[in-house]
Amino acid sequence: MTITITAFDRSPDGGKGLARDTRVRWALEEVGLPYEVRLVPMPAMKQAAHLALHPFGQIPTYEEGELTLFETGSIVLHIAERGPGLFPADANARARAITWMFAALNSVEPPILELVIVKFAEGDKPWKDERQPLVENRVRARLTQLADRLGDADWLDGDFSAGDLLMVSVLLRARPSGLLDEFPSLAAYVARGEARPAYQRAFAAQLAVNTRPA
Ligand code: GTB
Repeated sequence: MTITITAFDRSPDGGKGLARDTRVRWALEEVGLPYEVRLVPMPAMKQAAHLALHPFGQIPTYEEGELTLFETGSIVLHIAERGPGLFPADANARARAITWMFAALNSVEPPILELVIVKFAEGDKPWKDERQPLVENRVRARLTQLADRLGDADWLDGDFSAGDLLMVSVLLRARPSGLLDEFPSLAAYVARGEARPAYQRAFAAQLAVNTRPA
């Protein structure tokens, strides 16, 4: 059954891998599932055909036969269940990997997204200069806790898992702010994720899309 995901026709990041199709591509590469990509221009994301796949008019989506999924957490979980490499065999270890997936999306990504919002969406607001350091300190607090837990381990809980895949993906969004580099162990953790051949293939694929001639 063909797997088709959607991605930005042109990502606003120009191919730095920060749009969320990269994490789905990465998961598919880790488990070795081939996939196709349908590129969606911005206006089409809010039209009926795409809204039927994604109620919020966003990318990525995932189609496989009669199954349609949205939300990267759900998509990566589904992929991790489809092939080897992203979930451990032991049931308790698998439950912990899922816990790290939720932690990435529910506890680490939200403060990092606030950082992006205050810098870009609220960059012209009168409160921006007051709000930015507050938001930055919230990110620092969460990254301090994460670094404490990671310690000098390579991955969050034993072998690389879907929890690490999402955590690395989320942390990548903190890098442009410089905050990730304040935490050398987390920066090294992200670099380990980026060095994985599956990540390299996913990154190269999205880069090719976003640097193709107009
Ligand atoms: N919770 C959802 C999920 O995890 O799947 C969030 C999906 C989402 O935010 N999708 C974004 C989108 O479709 C693209 S990834 N936005 C268009 C819209 O909402 O109208 C977010 C993103 C966008 C741009 C960059 N960038 O340029 O660096 C990075 C990430």
